[in-house]
Amino acid sequence: MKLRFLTAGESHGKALVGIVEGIPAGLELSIKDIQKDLKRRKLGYGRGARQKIETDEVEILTGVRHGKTLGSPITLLIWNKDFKNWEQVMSVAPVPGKVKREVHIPRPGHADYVGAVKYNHKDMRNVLERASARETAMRVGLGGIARKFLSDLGIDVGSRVCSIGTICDDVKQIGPIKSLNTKTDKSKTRCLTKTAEKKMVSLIDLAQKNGDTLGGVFEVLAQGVPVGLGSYVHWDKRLEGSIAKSFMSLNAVKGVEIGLGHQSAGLWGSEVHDEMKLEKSKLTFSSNKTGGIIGGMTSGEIISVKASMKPIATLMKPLNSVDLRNAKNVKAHVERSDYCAVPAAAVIGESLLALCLAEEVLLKFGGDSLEEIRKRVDDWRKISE
Ligand code: EPS
Repeated sequence: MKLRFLTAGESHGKALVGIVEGIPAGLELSIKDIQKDLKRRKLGYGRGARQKIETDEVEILTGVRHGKTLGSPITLLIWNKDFKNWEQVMSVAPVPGKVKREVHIPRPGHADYVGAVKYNHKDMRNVLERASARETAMRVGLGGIARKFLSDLGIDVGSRVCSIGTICDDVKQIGPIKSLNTKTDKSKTRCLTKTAEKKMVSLIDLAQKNGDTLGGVFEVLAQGVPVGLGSYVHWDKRLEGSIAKSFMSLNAVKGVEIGLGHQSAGLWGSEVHDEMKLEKSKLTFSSNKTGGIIGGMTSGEIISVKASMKPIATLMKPLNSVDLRNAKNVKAHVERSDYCAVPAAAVIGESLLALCLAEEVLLKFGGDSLEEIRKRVDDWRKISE
């Protein structure tokens, strides 16, 4: 492993902290590079009240000097503004008297119940505070560093929402990935067509009115990725595996597809595989149904990762559950939450893919400074493309 990172922090605790180790020296890095994705993560139609409280302003504590990375671990910090309303509940030291906002009724589909059994917690707040998707703010912070590294090597990452509930944004051509976010950032639901956006917004309104939630599918794409990242020689070097692991680790994600994905299972081989031909003595693919990865390795085509997100488990019109204090059948616990977080998940997905690809670039090209790596990548491009 060349790039390691850790995140820490509870949803309503003091702060979120992240450390990434393995980013080369000499990368120009400013707060702005990291802040812009954090701002984008907060957006999207269907988000809850928390996003109005938090500004997610990030601080760089270590690893950067005079605007350039040092090659040492980079530490990021995001204070939780909401903590001031949770000081008693989230106090590090024991508090006198009754602790407020304990949770004893698990939400179906949430980590609440199994987490409490596993860690022997009586108060399920001990579970939900860390199981919360608030943690993803820090993954996006760290992903911003990886994105800056990739972008200096000519690799662009972007995302779009493909569907929310039953509403699909059917688009044939996505265009260059460098400009994808300029389009999808303008949409309330991160999709490419106005018709789909309008229908998605109405459906999210309906979910909110019914006290319900909605999931969907998002796509993350990367362009300019050199040929041959990842490998076929051993199972844990196959790129589809590391991408799937990373995306499946995102809260509420239940499925990942690369390229045609599940659809390819029902088609003929002749319909699935990208044909090859020589064009001006350069080998080209006639299509990119493989999603930029063949046999565990990047093909040089656009990488396409789709992930399915289930509807968030906190329902304002709660489902049936059990009060674990007295074993009574009751309605589930209700906690402030989002109605639909698929647009935000797409932004988080960009960070996840950026972190995966940064790791693969480092594995293939090695090097301690950006200059060294850039030269190796350029040389490789000359012989491989
Ligand atoms: C989130 C912060 C959380 C939730 C959401 C994501 O804040 P709060 O719990 O204070 O509303 O809005 O988390 C969940 C949906 C969840 O199930 O945990 C964020 O910053 O993304």
